[in-house]
Amino acid sequence: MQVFFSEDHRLHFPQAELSGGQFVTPYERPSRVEYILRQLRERGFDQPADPGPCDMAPIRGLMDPGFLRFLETGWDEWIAAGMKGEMISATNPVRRTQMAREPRNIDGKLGYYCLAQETAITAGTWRAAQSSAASAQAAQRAVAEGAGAAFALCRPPGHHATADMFGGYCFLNNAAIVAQMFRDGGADRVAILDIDFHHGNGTQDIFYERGDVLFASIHGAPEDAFPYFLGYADETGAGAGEGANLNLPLLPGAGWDQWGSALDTAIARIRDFGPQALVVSLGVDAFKDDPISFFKLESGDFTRAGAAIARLNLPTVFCMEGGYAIEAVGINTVNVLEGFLN
Ligand code: SP5
Ligand code: ZN
Repeated sequence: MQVFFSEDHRLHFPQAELSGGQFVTPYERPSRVEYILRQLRERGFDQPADPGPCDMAPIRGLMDPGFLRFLETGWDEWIAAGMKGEMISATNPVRRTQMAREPRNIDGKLGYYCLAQETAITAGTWRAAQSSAASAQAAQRAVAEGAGAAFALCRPPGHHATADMFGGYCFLNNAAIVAQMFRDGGADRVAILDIDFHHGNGTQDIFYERGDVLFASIHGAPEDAFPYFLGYADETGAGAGEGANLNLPLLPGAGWDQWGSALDTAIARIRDFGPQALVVSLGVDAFKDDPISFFKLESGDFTRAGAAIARLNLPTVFCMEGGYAIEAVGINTVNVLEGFLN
C-alpha cells in the first residue's frame, strides 16, 4: 500500500490547548506521526512518498472563500493587530446569532470561523494544513490511477473542519476533499466511513444535503462526547441527501461487541449504497487507553476493523484523523492497514 506523508506537518504545533480550564500541551502533537512512521517501517510498508504541493482547485471548489482567505492571511492579520499569543478564539456566534457575518476585526474573524476553542492557529498552521491535504490528494490520485488502496498520513487531521469552520484540531477536511476528487474524476457515488472516536461533524455538514456522497460514522454519543452538537442517530441527511447520512453513536464503555456490530451496520449500508470508491477517516482514538475518549477497543480490534473494511472490496483511501494514546497510535493505525491488506 502506498503511503503519502509530508514533513511540513511540523509547521503546526501550538504550545497550548484549552482543556478542562487549563492550557495543556496539545493532544494532537507532531510526535504522533513518529509512532506511525516507525510502525510502517518495522512492518514492511513502502517508504512514505512526499505528496508534492497541495492542489487548491478542488479545495476552492468545496470550501467557503472567506474561510480560505482567513486561513491564508489570518495569522499575518493577527500579528499586524498587535496580538502576542497564538490565535485562540474567545467569542463565537452561538444560538440566536446565526445571522452572524464576518467581522473586519481579526479577533472577531477568528471567532467567526472557529467551532471549538481548544484549537489554536500559529504561524505555520496554514502550510501544515495544506501539506496534510496534499497527502490526501496524492493518495486519491494513486487510487484513481489504479492502486487498490493508499494511506494518507495526514496531520493535522480533517474531519471536524466544515466548509467554513476549523476546530477539533482540524483545518481542511481531507476526507471530504478526497471524496469530491473521486466525484470529479467520474465516480457517481462515493462513501466515507468515519471510524475516529469523534463524530465527523465537518464531513457530515459538507455532504448533508447531497445524495452522491454517503457519510457513515461510529462515534461517542453527542450527549457525552466532543463535538457534542452533532452526531445523533436521527441526523439522516436532508433534501437530496436524505438517507445518505448514517450516525452510529455509542455510549461510554463500548467495546468490540458494540463497536464491531456498528461497523457491520455501516459496512452493510455502504454496500447497499453501491459506491465506486471509499474514503476512510481513520482515527484510532476508539482505543481503550486513549486519554480523551471513552471506547474500549483493544489493539487487535483495529486489525479486525481493517479486515471488515476490506470485504467491501472498494478502491480505498485512508486519511489519518485522531488517536492520542501516542505510543499505541502507530500500532493501532498500522493494524487497520494490515487487517485491510491481509
Ligand atoms: C481529530 C480529533 O480526534 N479531534 C478531537 C478533538 C477533541 N477536542 C476536545 C477534546 C476535549 C476532551 N477533554 C479531555 C479531558 C481529558 N482529561
Ligand atoms: Zn477523534
